[in-house]
Amino acid sequence: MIGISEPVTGGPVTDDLGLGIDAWYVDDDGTDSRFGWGHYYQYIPWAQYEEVQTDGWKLTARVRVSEAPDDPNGASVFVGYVGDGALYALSLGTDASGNQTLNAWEDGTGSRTYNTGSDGYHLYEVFYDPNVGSADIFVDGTEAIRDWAGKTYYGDWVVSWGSLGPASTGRGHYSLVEFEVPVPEPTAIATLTLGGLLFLRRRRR
Ligand SMILES: [Ca+2]
Repeated sequence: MIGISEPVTGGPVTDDLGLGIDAWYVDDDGTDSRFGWGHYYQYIPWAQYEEVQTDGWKLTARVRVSEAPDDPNGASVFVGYVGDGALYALSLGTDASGNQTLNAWEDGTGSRTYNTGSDGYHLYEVFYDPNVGSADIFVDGTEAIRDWAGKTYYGDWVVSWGSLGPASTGRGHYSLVEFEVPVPEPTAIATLTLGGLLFLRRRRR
């Protein structure tokens, strides 16, 4: 985890709400405008830069907002991706009734919003299409936001989750965060076959 000041913590959650779901929490109680945030991240390998640009990508996350952020747009409960000059940030929060909300950051409007209509865990899937240069966001299998181009941002190519919000607070439970780069099928089959052959040869020795 990076960022980090004392009031931002992370750790395991077991059998959340008795649902049988295990998760990892990030609790942002920090309000320092410079240091009150912290998130986990994974760099995209250099070798995959071209694949990401030409084949597209999919970001998947299953998240529960467990302590209402003071600012639903503040990214204290956050999942996102940075690549090719853009930040694709999902800022999760709640409305006045506790229903989980999504703010998808973008240039111009600042963000586009979607209300899931309930609390608890929700599944977010972002599909980026390199042919049109934008993504569609599905929430629990329903198209929520389309033609989303994210926010202009030049930085390291990373997938990250946790808190991106220095001044704002909130707590999220993350049961899944996944980033996939579609690979043409013939390549995948060839790799599998090769792996199988190598395994067999080793066993004969
Ligand atoms: Ca904070």
